[in-house]
Amino acid sequence: MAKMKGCESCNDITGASTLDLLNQDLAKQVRTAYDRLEDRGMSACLFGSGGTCCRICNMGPCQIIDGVESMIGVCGATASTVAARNFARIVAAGTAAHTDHAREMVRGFIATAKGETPHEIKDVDKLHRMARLFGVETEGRDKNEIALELGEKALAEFGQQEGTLTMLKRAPEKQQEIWKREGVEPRGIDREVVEMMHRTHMGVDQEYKNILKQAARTSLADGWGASMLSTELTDIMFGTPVPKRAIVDLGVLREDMVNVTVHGHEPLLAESLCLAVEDEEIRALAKKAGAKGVNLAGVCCTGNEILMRRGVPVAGSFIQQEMVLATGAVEAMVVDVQCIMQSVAEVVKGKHTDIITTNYRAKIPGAVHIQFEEDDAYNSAKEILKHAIANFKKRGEHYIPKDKKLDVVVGFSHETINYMLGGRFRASYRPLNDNIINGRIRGVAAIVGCEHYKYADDVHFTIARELIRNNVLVLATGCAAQALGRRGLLRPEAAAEYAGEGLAEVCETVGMPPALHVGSCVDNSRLLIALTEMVREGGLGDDISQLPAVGTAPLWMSEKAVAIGQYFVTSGAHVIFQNLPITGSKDLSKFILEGMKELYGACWGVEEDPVKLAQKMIAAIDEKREALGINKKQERILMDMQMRRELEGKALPGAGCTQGGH
Ligand code: SF4
Ligand code: MSK
Repeated sequence: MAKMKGCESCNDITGASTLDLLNQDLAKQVRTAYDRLEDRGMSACLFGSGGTCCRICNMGPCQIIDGVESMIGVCGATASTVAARNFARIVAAGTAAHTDHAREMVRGFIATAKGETPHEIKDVDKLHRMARLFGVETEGRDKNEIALELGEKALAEFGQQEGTLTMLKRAPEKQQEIWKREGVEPRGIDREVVEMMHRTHMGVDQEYKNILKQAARTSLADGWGASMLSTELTDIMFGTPVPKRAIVDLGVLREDMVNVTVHGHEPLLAESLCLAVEDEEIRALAKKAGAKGVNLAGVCCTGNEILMRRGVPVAGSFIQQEMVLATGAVEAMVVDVQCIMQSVAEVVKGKHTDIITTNYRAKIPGAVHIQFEEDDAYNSAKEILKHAIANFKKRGEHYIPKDKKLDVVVGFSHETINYMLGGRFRASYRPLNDNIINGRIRGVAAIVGCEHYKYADDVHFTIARELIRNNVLVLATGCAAQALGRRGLLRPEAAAEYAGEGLAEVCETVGMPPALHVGSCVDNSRLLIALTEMVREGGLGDDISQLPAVGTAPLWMSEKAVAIGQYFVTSGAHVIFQNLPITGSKDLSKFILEGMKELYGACWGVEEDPVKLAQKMIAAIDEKREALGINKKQERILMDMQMRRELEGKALPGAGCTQGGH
């Protein structure tokens, strides 16, 4: 029978909805990742988890033991070389995933500019800002003309061979100097991934620090290249997120509607589905099938994309994908790329649900394949929906956990944070910086990344609660953000319930939650820009490494999370994970956990216990506050009516609006 770690003993919301479902007969036969993990009955291989299993040539595989002469590779490779190569290949794979996603978004952007998709250029201000950055003339030109030239220049960044990526110029000047000094400025996005794979081929780069240098460069090609391009062009095309209310968790599925869940990462498909559900023909077909309409619900990061921009509800995160299907209430799960477990096809066996793959890159045995054609996006989306509607009448035994949905406020792009704290008419990070300097906000912490079946599922919540209690503002992305949403931390009311006095005061005045949902996993690039804006605003040092800011992806599962961690560290932000596959090499561990600081002003950290992890994040923030000379206990200032009115004038625009709710 399916189970979920951490839910038997706690009364949390995730546990409640999942336990409720698992107590139903129809879910009892469903086997989940938890079951498979238990059935495997063996602990992880020490060489694999320590990073010292090498299988990159056919003289191996070689398992290396650090410091044991007889246990180096057949080729003579040492533990540090092998562990560095493996770590670097994880960064390359994660970057490749973001890159291929980003390339599709740029191609979709170009097609939109040419009028070949049902979408349009929505955020013209951002279009102009990006155009200026890329040297595209805007004066007297039509938005589509500008977008086309911008899109083509953006596409060229992938295959560029010389020079440096355009968006590196957005970073603080000192950051750019550090990257230049260390020789890690990416030249072209694809080039860095290819070079990383080449250098980690048998018999090429065999000096761990040099391998890690290219891993740094590759990760920057992700954060300041692929991911940032994807986020910005997606915003221009589909709209930059603004705060909106929505709902999350299994209870967003509807009894009376055709439930279609969208799972994966690229929002081109999901946005097309959002348009197509409103189509007259689709509405009529749904009615004819006996449904009130089509209920779209997100899963994983596709879920985050349409949650942030449209307020479309999220049915589940990575860890819940099998549970969503176990309800028996989903007519189709539409998937594209990344983080889709092969088991989803197994879970729906014997049910009326179809898994519909839509991308030629990603097929699953047992799934139905309907290729999503971006130049015929609307009709592709309609075809997918028609397929789902045809399943509605076949819906058999099912169970949707009642009242198991939570309100959240989402949509905190870096621009929103600007306006939210800076006021409606003057976008600025000044008030955020001032509140950090005066101590109301101790610092900022990013909680990002995946979820993991090996650990209790309240890890994100535990870390966030500890941070918030200590006046640290939390910015969250990816499945971690959804996990915080399910635990109630993405509601403005959570400030009064969980936050320390200073943070609560700021949140309550502005009307924002103490944990801000900033987007999907590619949207971690928004955090880079937010950090850059904080530096630019002044008073907190002149590069990212001086800011009281820190990150974690505690339950990382995907290689993308390591690429993200690496680009944060290389950009000057300290990052702590629960574990990293580097323990098999003392030298590499020392370099990653300490030595990188000398080069980039930040390094990685590792801590398994979530409370201690949060405390280490707070300690890292305090260290920065100390260095900035702002770590003194601030005299508490009681706000008079005039001060309160001034702050209330800057109340969060739109936080009270209800969009996309049921
Ligand atoms: Fe073994 Fe060296 Fe081949 Fe790796 S590259 S499998 S360590 S022989
Ligand atoms: S989906 S990469 S499990 S965040 Fe982006 Fe979630 Fe991690 Fe996939």
